[in-house]
Amino acid sequence: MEQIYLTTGRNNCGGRCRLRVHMEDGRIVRLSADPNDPEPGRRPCVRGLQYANTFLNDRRLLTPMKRIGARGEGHFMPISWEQALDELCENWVRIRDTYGSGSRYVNYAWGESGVLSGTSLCKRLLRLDGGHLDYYNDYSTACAAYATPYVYGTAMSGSSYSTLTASKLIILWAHNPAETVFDDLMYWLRKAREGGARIVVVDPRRSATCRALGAEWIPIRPATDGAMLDAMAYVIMTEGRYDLPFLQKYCLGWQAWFSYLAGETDGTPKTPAWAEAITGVSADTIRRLALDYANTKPAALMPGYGGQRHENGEQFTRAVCALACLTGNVGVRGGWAGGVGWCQTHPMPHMPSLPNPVNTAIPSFLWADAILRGTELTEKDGLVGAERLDTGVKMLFNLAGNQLMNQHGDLNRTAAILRDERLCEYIVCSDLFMTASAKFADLLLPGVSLFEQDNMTTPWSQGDFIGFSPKLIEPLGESRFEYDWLRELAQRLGLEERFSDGHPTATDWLEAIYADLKRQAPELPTFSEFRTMGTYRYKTPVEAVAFAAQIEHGTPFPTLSGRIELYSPALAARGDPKIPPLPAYVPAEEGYGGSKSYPLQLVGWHTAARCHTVHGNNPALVQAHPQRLWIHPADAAARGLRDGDTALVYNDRGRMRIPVHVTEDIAPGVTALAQGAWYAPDENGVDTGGSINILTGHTPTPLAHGNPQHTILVEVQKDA
Ligand SMILES: Nc1nc2c(c(=O)[nH]1)N[C@H]1C(S)=C(S)[C@@H](COP(=O)(O)OP(=O)(O)OC[C@H]3O[C@@H](n4cnc5c(=O)[nH]c(N)nc54)[C@H](O)[C@@H]3O)O[C@H]1N2
Ligand SMILES: Nc1nc2c(c(=O)[nH]1)N[C@H]1C(S)=C(S)[C@@H](COP(=O)(O)OP(=O)(O)OC[C@H]3O[C@@H](n4cnc5c(=O)[nH]c(N)nc54)[C@H](O)[C@@H]3O)O[C@H]1N2
Ligand SMILES: [Mo]
Repeated sequence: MEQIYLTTGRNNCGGRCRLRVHMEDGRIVRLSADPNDPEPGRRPCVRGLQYANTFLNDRRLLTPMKRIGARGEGHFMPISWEQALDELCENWVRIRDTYGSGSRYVNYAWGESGVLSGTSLCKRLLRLDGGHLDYYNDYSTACAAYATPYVYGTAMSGSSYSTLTASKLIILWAHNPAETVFDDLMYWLRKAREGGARIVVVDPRRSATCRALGAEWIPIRPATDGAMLDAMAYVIMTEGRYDLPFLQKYCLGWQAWFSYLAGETDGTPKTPAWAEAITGVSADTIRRLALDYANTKPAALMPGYGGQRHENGEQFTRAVCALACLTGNVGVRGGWAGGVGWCQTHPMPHMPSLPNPVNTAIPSFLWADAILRGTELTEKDGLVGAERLDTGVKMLFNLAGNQLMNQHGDLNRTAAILRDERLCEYIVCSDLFMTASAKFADLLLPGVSLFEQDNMTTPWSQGDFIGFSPKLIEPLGESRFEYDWLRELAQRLGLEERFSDGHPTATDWLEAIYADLKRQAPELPTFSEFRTMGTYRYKTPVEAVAFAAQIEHGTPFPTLSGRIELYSPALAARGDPKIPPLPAYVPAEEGYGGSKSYPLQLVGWHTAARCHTVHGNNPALVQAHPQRLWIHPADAAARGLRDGDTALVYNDRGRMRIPVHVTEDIAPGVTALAQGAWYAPDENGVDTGGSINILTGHTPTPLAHGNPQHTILVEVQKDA
C-alpha cells in the first residue's frame, strides 16, 4: 500500500521545493510534485525530484571513521561512535587547554540549510565552553551584502518578486534564476513578460534564463560590468534623462558622480565608446539600453549575485544601485533598488544563539589563511574583535559543507595548508559522502539526509511560508544527526544540561522554536499539524517595496547622512584606490587583458544539475549534464579544438583536463565552467572532475574581504 507524505527540500539550492514522498512498506519509492501546492511558483525542479536517488544509496557513509595514513589521502578505518566521541572529546580538551578557545573554528557550510544545522549547534557547544573564532560574510553575497549598506544604510534593499508585474522593462544583470531558482522569481518574471514587460539579460553566457524568457542577450566580458554601467549613466546624464528631483532630494554626492562620469576628475569621459573597448559590448547597444532604461517607467535593473563574486564585486553592487537612483527606480513598485536585495515579510523561525565569549571574527573566505598565518591577520585582512589573534586555527569543524576542498578557492594551496598537521591539528567533518573535503578529515562522521531527520526551513531568500521536512525513515547505517552526537559530546564535557536546555531531541528544539514563532504569528497551525504539511503559507501575503517608506514619507535612509550615499564619506576616508568613494568602474587585476600568458577569461556559474557539489555524484544528473568547458568557436579554432575534444585548462595555480563545448552562447575571449563539480585529481594533480576551484585564487576583495571566485584567467590547449 502506497502512502504519501509531504516534505520540503533544505539544501542551499536557491529554492525550497515542496515534495510528495511516496512510500511502500516503510521504503521511499519515489518523489513527485504536489499538484495542490499552495504556491504555484515553487514547482520542484530536477534536483528536488532527485533527492531520494542522490541521498539514499550505497555511496553513503555509514559509520564513524578515523583517518589512517597522511591527511588528505582519504584512507580511513571504521570506529564506533563511542570511540569517535572519546577521541573528539580528548582533542577538544587538549586543543582548548593548549591553544585557547579561540583556536577553534566552525567553517562555512550550508549542506544542511534547515533551522537546526550542525554548524549552529556546534557553535552553541563551543560558546558554552569558552567560545571560538567566528566568521562574518559568506560565499554567496560577500560583496553585495557588505557594499549595499554603504549606499542605503541597510542590506534589506529587496522588494517582493511579485512587484515585478508592474515593471515595463526588466534587465537581469548577472542573474540566471532559471538555474539558480531564487525562490519563485521565474514565476513572477513569466507573469511580468505575459503582462508585456521586455526582458534583457546581461551575461557573458546566453543563459538558461535568457532562453526560457526569450530575452535579448547582451554578452559582456566578466568583471567589466562597472564600465558598462558607468557608460549607461553617462548617456542618461548627457541626454538629460535622469530624475533630478530624486537625486536632489535623496542622494548624497550625485554632483561628484556626474563630474566623474563627464571625465572632469580623470580626463576620461565614460562614453559608450570608452566602455565598448573594455566590455566588448558595442557602444550602440550600451546607448540604446541606457535610454530604454531611463525612458521606460518603472524599470527593474536586477542584479544576481554573479556580478559581485568578482575582484571588483563591491563596485559592481554600488554602480547598480546608483543607476536605480539616477532613474528614480527606488522605492517604486516595478522598480528595483539593486544591492543584495534581501527582504523579509513575515516572522521566521530561528535557533536562538548564545553570545560568543571569544569575540573575534574573520571574513568567511579567509579561513585557510587563519590556519596558515592566523597570528599575522589584522584589520587590513578584515579581522574584527581584536588587533591580533593569539593563535592560528588548530581545530576545524566542517559539518555539512564541502568548503574544505571543493568549494574554497585555490585547491592546491588549500590542500598544502590542510596537509600540514602542525598547523591545524584536528579536523572534524560530517557528511553523507566521501567528498573531497571529507578526505581531509581526521574524524569523519556520517550525517543524515532530509528523509531521516525532522527539521524546519525558511524560504531561501524571500517568501510567505515556512517548511518542514519530517523524519520518514530511520537513519542509514549508524549515521546520526549532528545534534545527537554533539549532545553526547556535551555530556562528556559536563555541559549537557546547558547545551540541550531541556530539549533531549532535535525535535524538542523544533517544537520550542515553533512555539516561539507561533507567539509572534498566532495564525500558525499546531506543531503536529505543521509537521505533516510540508509547507505552511501565511494567510496574508505581504508585498515589500524596498525603501517605500523613505520615498513616500520622507523617512531618512539609515546611513550616517540620512541620504543614499552615492558618494561614500566612509570610503573616502579609507583612501583605497581599489574601493573609491564613488561607484566608479575599477578594473579587476585578473580581469580582461590582465595577463599575456593566460589570455582567456573563465567564469563560473551555478548549474541546474547540482546544488554546489550536492548531486555531483548522482549518475543520472552527471550523465544528463556532462561537465564541459564552454568556449567560443573563434577561440576554439585558434587552438585547434573541436566540440567534444578534451582540453587542458590551466593557469599558475592549477590544471584541469576536461571536454570542451564549442558554442556561440559565450562571449569571445571568455570561457565558462559550472562550479561545484567533484574534484578528482589524477596522479599528477591535474583535476579530471572539472572542479573550477583548481583554477581560482585566494586574494580577497578590497572592502568585503570576500571571494572573487568568478574572476579567473586561464589558457586552454588541446590535450596531447
Ligand atoms: N541550481 C542551483 N541553484 C542555486 C545554487 C546551486 O548550486 N545550484 N546555489 C544557490 C546559492 S548558495 C547561491 S549563492 C546562488 C548563486 O546565485 P548567482 O551568484 O546569481 O549565480 P551564478 O550562476 O554564480 O551567477 C549568475 C549569472 O551571472 C553570470 N556572471 C558571472 N560573472 C558575471 C559578470 O562578471 N558579469 C555578468 N554580467 N554576468 C556574470 C553567470 O554567467 C551566471 O549566468 O544560487 C543559488 N541557486
Ligand atoms: N569557484 C566557485 N566556488 C564557489 C562558488 C562559485 O560560484 N564559484 N559558490 C560559492 C557559494 S555561493 C557557496 S554557498 C558555497 C557552497 O559551499 P558548501 O555549502 O560547502 O557546498 P555544498 O556542496 O552545498 O556542500 C554541502 C555538503 O554537505 C553535504 N550534505 C548535504 N546534506 C547534508 C545533511 O543533511 N547533513 C550532512 N551532514 N551533510 C549534508 C553534501 O554531501 C556536501 O558535501 O560554495 C562557494 N564556492
Ligand atoms: Mo551561495
